[in-house]
Amino acid sequence: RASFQWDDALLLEDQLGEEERMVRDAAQAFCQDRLMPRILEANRHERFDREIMNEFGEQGFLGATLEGYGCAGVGYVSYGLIAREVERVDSGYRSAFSVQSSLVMFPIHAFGSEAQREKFLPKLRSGEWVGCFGLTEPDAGSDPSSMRTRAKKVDGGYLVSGSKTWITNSPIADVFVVWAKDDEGILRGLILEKGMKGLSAPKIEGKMSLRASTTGMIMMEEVFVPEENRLPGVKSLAGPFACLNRARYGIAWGALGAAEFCWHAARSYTLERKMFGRPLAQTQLIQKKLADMQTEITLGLQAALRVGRLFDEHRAAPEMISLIKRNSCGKALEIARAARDMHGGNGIADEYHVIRHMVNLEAVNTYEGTHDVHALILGRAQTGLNAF
Ligand code: TGC
Ligand code: FAD
Repeated sequence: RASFQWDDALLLEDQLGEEERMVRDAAQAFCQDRLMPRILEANRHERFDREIMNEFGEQGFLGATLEGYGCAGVGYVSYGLIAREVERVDSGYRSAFSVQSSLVMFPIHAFGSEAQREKFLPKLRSGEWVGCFGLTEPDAGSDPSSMRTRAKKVDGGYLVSGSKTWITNSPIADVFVVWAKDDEGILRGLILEKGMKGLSAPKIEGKMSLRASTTGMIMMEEVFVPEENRLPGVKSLAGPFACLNRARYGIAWGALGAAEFCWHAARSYTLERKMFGRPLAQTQLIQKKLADMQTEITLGLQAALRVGRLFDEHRAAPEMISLIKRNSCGKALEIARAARDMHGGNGIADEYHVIRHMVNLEAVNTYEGTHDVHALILGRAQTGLNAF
């Protein structure tokens, strides 16, 4: 009889290369030693410790898939493994990692000029600078093509006016990758810098989810952006969507990291906790829930691994990414809710961590395309009919 490993049922470990295992082990050690001890207080007091970005930089996490400019140049499976370890601690920390890597550094690397790459990437890679990505607007969320932010052509550059909302890291950002339409309705990607006249980034207060991540708006009143800060390689929504493909892929791994934390916590708790004279884990209902968690996480990780391999072969279609982003987020949210329930009253206390993951996953299921928007992307792909 072949042996069965309950926490790695389909032997994912065997499918990883040596470099991937090393990246994963280093990320796991860092996240458990340096992030886990901070998260309770950070979440309670709605605080993001800015120095985490510098620590991510020291670990080589930021822009890890990019070549050159001091970046690690690892494959997409390694990127996913980092996201999984970071989100095992908190989705908000994974947000900070994803935004900097996939939504700020990637577009500068892929669509920027050489001068832009040299100016911005080394400092973003080290965490000396924090970046943010402004696509969503108060009246343009799931439908970014209806954005109102305008980049009016003037001598030497653009005057940018409009507002972006729900922007991860905007209040602490040094670099703002903002998407706006020009006079002809062509989509432009612009790099705004902290201190530019007319630019402000107020914090959104009172979040009940991702409290250890800072979220804000980007307000722009005729901000002059020089031509040299326009990303020359972008002229349609395909630009920002290329960034979203990478961040959504990372979320597919990350959400399962949060789910794994909840599953393991529920297993340990129900093994320890006795009710009606026996461990809760010795009841059929609890074992069914644990089996469901194990099954969904195992299958979800296999799917994420498959898309990661295809990413490295340049064969990952956007619809594949929608499929795994949607599946991982939806399943992780169900798992976190079940784990919360299995902890009984204790599950309500933040020191057991499961309720924090549960409420975080509500935001993760919403941002980067909601669960239903990804269903519509998949529906369009199989029917040829656009139901948006
Ligand atoms: P559609 O007509 O489908 O496409 C417009 C252009 O974009 C191209 N395209 C893609 N290219 C690459 N990858 C993809 N995934 C792409 N999807 C579309 C498409 O080929 C076309 O190109 P071109 O050159 O012909 O113009 O556009 P649509 O307006 O019908 O879009 C519909 C829809 C719903 C799919 C899309 O708008 C969508 O995905 N909405 C969701 C919005 C979203 O995800 N926002 C995310 C904001 S950022 C964020 O949430 C960060 S949270 C980060 C954190 O804290 O971790
Ligand atoms: P809406 O588009 O108004 O959707 C509301 C509901 O309607 C959803 O259930 C949706 O699924 C549903 N719906 C929408 N259209 C349809 C349809 N055609 N048919 C059926 N149902 C539909 N954005 C950025 O640009 N950068 C960031 O860094 C960023 N960070 C974020 C951080 C947090 C914590 C949060 C919560 C959001 C962040 N976002 C960011 C914004 C995020 O991407 C949007 O919230 C998301 O895309 C959904 O847009 P919306 O909130 O406007 O919801």
